[in-house]
Amino acid sequence: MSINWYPGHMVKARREIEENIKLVDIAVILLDARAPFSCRNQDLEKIARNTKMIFVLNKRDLAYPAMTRRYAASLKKQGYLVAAMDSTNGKGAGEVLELINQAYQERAEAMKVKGRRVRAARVMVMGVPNIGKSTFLNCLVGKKMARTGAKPGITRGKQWIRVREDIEFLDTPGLMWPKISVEEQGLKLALLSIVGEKSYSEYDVSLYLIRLLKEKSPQTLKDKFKLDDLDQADEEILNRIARGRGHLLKGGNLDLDKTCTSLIQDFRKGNLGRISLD
Ligand SMILES: Nc1nc2c(ncn2[C@@H]2O[C@H](COP(=O)(O)OP(=O)(O)OP(=O)(O)O)[C@@H](O)[C@H]2O)c(=O)[nH]1
Ligand SMILES: [Mg+2]
Repeated sequence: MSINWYPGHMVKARREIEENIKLVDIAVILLDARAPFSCRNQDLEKIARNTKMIFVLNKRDLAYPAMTRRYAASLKKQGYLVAAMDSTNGKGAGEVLELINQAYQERAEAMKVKGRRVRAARVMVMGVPNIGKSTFLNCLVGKKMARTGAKPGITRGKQWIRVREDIEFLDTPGLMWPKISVEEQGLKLALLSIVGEKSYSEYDVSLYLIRLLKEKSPQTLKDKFKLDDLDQADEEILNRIARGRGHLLKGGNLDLDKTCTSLIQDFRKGNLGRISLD
């Protein structure tokens, strides 16, 4: 399954991001802490190549902490500034602000040397859709300034937000690349609701989720769905979950669409516990 998802508004968004990058000092690129490598958008990183970059592993509350540390260490080793954050409660925000100050220092010094007043750092927040950019900003500002939502494609136009005296942020719409050709990466991005729901099959994504849980979190799979063993094909496990949840159609057949939708929602809401995918 390869995924093609590049809705019309992204063409415009890409152009705007490309224009606005010239106005900012720093690009904060949000990645999902559960799959930071799968949601790196090379296209965005190319746009930001001449700007100081900071990676924020967001939604760290949904990932295994040890894996998040490992992913962060690996990105640091590649020379990036990296922090992890939970934008729903602000854990990790201090470290992010520190990195922003660190990244801005050189420019601020240069302004001082020239006898100029140091203006607020301008930061663009970027990333794929639904990664939490607007939530991240609202969290730093301490009030709801940017619109958020559980579906990709919430932010459309550009939005400047002053967080404190010394930092100004620009929220941007989530940007994907046109075609995801690596199948597993597509399944991860679908599961994390980064690509639109029309671009994938919930059945395929559910089977992938079952495979993941079997491998990484078998006890959760057993406990949540009251399964005593997992020695069956993923398809059969899905059938058993449907039966267990009483998802039946009128004639008595299993309503697998309903089961798949609820299983994926459970994952997205964090009801299946922490998990790391990369
Ligand atoms: N658990 C958890 N959920 C988060 C976190 N950050 C954001 N979310 C949720 O992720 C979803 C998407 O958040 P948004 O802030 O709208 O994402 P966005 O990147 O601005 O999305 P677009 O504007 O569509 O590109 C919302 O349901 C948020 O509540 C986090 O750190 N932890
Ligand atoms: Mg947004």
